[in-house]
Amino acid sequence: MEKLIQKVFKDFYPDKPILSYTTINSGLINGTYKIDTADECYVLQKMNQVVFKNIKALLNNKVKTTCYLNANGFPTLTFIPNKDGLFYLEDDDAIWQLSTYIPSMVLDRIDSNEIASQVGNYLAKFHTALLNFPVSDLEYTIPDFHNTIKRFCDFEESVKNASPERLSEAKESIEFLESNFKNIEAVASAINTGKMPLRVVHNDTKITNMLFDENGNILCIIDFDTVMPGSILHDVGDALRTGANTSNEEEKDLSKVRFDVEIYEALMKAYVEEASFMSEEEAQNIHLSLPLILFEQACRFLGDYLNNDIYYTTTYEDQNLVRAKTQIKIMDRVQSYLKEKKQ
Ligand code: GN1
Ligand code: MG
Repeated sequence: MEKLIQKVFKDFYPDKPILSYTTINSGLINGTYKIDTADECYVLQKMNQVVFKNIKALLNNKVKTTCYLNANGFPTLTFIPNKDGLFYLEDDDAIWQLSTYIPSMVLDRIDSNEIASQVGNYLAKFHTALLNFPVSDLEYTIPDFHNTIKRFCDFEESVKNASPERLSEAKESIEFLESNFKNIEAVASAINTGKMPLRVVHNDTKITNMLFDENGNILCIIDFDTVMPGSILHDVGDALRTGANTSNEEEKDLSKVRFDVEIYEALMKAYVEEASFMSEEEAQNIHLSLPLILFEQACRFLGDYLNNDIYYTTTYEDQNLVRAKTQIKIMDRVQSYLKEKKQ
């Protein structure tokens, strides 16, 4: 691997020797490496071409949006062109991309109301910064990425084709998703039918995609792989999905997976206060963003489990089932909470 990394990096910086490199294991899709040189550090990524079929359009989306944000003084990543002026390197069957490295910390979850408010406020500012970026300049690199209804239909297909062993292991979770679809169908369909505006959104705003300084101040959001036209509900929902879980999506001990109401309220309040651009429809539905994305993510994890783990990287047998159960547990709590709050 070392030789390959050296070779790829040389294409971007022919005269900069690599001092060392480390693998960054936080993402579930791409191969990511931190590269140290004498004067700078970089992030080198080997893009997953099974997941990202239209990789060049995806790289275009990333470069266009980050250049736009940088030009408008909104802190973000900077992608580096190679010696031919391209923002990627094609090597055999792999595609690589290089960006600046931002010294920072990553949080597994949000552990204070201050950070929750900061995240909500930041997300609204991020959306505001992209309000004037033309949505039509971006391609749908993963069609139906956050089409929750389609995700549910795909999940139902997986149920039909699953092995009897996995079906039996997943029985309770399948029943939960099938009986709760009705609760998110209306909001999912309002997004699909254009009742809420299409905006430039990040689409993967999990808390581990946000970088913080040592004092807990947010520096920027990373991982622009899925920046596409979409709904703000998905971004708000994904920040809450990961931020308002007292543990995380990998937790095997479900007693540790709890819905943190205070974090939820602080993040949501800060977002709503700052997001003055929201349409009436968005403002009326924003409280459904969390159950919506939890439902979708549970369909994706459980569907992958039933498909014998073909999408998400797994390191042990039931990992996708564990992931699905964490989403379902939080969704159950959130629904009860939202119901109580209404009464
Ligand atoms: C994937 O690769 P990563 O970890 O950034 C996935 C997201 C999921 C997330 C769950 C392209 O993101 O949609 O929410 O895992 N990205 C893709 O952890 O499918
Ligand atoms: Mg991602």
